[in-house]
Amino acid sequence: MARVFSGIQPSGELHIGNYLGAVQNWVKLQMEHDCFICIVDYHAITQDYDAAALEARTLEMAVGLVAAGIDPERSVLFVQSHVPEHTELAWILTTVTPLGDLERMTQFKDKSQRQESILAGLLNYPVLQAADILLYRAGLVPVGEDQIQHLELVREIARKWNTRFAPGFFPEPQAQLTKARRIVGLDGLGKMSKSMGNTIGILEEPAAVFDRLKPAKTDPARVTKKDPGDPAKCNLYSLHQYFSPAATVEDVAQKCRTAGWGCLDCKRVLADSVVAHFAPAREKSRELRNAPERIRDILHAGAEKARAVATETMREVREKMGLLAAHMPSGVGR
Ligand code: AQP
Repeated sequence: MARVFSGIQPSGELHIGNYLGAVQNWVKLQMEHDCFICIVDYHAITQDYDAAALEARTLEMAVGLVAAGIDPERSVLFVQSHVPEHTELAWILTTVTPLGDLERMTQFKDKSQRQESILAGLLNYPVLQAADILLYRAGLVPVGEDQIQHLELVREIARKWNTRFAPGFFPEPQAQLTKARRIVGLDGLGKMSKSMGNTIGILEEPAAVFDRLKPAKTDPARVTKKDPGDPAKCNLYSLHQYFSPAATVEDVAQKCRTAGWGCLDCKRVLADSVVAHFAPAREKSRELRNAPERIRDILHAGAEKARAVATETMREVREKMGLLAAHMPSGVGR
């Protein structure tokens, strides 16, 4: 059974795009696979970020993941910076990664346009991602569509390292997508993404869900309440398909086509469906926030388990690359 690795940045709230595109898959896979779920804080610092907020965001991401169904007894849930071998392997992998491969990554091209001066960390992001996955010699990586190109590069990096130092040592990991491989943001402009502020958080308070939906883009043909719309052209209709019961989805489509109601009515029903779907997660998150030590303990235990695997991989990597083993001075430990 292939080992699973996946990660999420603590760059904002855990949103329904993360949930539908990746996290719900992790929850399923942990029933049958050895799963490593990592809060990738070293990735989150490759963009402009608020240092004063990062610690709280990291803890809140862990709360969100456990509330969404990640079971720390089944999955190894941990924070990337607690396992220094991630950055150690990343450095090693930069030595087999051509610069041109990094420069042609779509995410690098998009994000570098938003940076005043382009930082090397952003360019090297996919190498760190390769290290995250290869450190655990994972075979399966459940992600959203935006990560497919990075996964191809991870396979390429694994191939290059294997060819040079140890054929077959690193598996070439396969991506696993859900049906909701790309959830569009509420602004209708691009992918739902923490850094774009076009999200609905899974732990959002009920009233706030409707507030988020109010300005959301729908079928542009619906200018007034009297204009009929096409559900296939409405981003919110696709969210109904994930969160509303089948009878409601049908009713929503019919009322949209016949201008039987306005978009705001449709949004109210969607808000109710989203609120109902995440009610158990909200409840669980309250319990976790009331016992803050519990989350820190989960992350500590997760990092210990992750390190046990990571140190062994690095020992073998160093050996295969001809790096001199560290030697304890005589007398130490006697
Ligand atoms: N809109 C989405 N639809 C489907 N899957 C998605 N994922 C992210 N957005 C969508 C998947 O969620 C996992 C965690 O990814 P992330 O931490 O990079 O999430 P983000 O919201 O995209 O985060 P940021 O901070 O805003 O980063 P950028 O700016 O890179 O988008 C991944 O498996 C991802 O595919």
